[in-house]
This record gives sequence, structure tokens and C-alpha cells, in this order.
Amino acid sequence: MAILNILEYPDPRLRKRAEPVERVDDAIRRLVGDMLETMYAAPGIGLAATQVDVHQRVLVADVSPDRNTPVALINPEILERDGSEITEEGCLSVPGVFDKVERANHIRARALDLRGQAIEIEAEGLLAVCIQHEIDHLDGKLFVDYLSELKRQRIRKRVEKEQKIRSAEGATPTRSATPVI
Ligand code: GNR
Ligand code: NI
Repeated sequence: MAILNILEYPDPRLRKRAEPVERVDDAIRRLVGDMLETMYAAPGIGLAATQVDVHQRVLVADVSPDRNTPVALINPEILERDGSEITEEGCLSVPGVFDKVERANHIRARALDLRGQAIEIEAEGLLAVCIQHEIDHLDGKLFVDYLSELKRQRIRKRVEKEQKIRSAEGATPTRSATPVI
């Protein structure tokens, strides 16, 4: 397994729409393993393939307190949304920023599992919020898009400043998801 590099806002690659997975094969299972390792190391409660520069419809999540209940969804589609809830959200691609977002607090979704079998899941609370946040990533959308233009501008400046400081310090880049030959 490997820890993958996470793209950060305002990287334009975070705006790409991910393509459906055609076949759940070993390469997809390896991607899921690497994404889980990356998510646990970060640490985060979810991760979309888009964030590691892989533009295929794959997401992972684990909202359990013991971090031992991984969920992997391939080609996820929301079938039903119910209720609403405001959650203080954060995103590994927008480090250091937390703000309130309103989303459905109960969803029913369809996806493929790691064997390529169609499954349906029901989720509520934080898992429901997380799945919606991750599906947004697969559609090129970020939680900051729900905030005001003014807030988004401030966030972009703050994150870019942080990135400059980090690159001046000569941070070591982690391995990219796509091998550089
Ligand atoms: O780690 C994360 N925490 C979180 C908190 C509230 C709502 C959504 C999230 S997802 C985020 C990890 C991430 O960026 N996934 O894309
Ligand atoms: Ni995110």
C-alpha cells in the first residue's frame, strides 16, 4: 500500500468530473487500499479518488470512533435524500478551513462493492454528510463552493500563503498516484 499525495485547493484538477469505473479489478482494489491508507494517515473520515488525482468514481470513508469500519463505494449514486443537518465541515484538500454546510442527514445510495457487486446502503448523520461531500468531489465540487464568494476568496489566499511557506521550507512531496516515468 502507499500514501498518496492529496491535491489542494485551488488546484484545477480538483474541478475534474470523475468517470465511472468500468470494471472492478485488482487495480481498483489497490487504489481503494491506497486511498484508505492515505485517509487514515491524514487523518480524515473520507477521501475521494479525485483528491489523489485519479479521476474515477471511487470513494472511501470511515466515521467510526475506532477507525475500524472502512466503507468503499464505486460508482456511488444517491437514490434518496431526507431531512437536513448543518455540519461543521473540513476537507483534506482545503487544509485548516472549517465551516458550516447544510446537507441531507439521511441518504440511500447505490454503488458497487470491491467485488463489483451492486449494493445499496442507507446512511445518516456524519456518514451521510461524508458520502455527499465525497460524491461532490467526484463531480468537481468542494465544500467551500457552498460558502460566500468573499469567504472563498479569503480561504484561497490563506491556503495559497500556507502552500508558499511550505514550498519555501522544502517539504518532501509524497508519491503521486500516477507513476512518473
Ligand atoms: O476528514 C474529513 N472530515 C469531514 C468533516 C465533516 C464533513 C466532511 C468531512 S470529509 C473530510 C475528509 C475529506 O476531505 N474528504 O473529502
Ligand atoms: Ni474533502
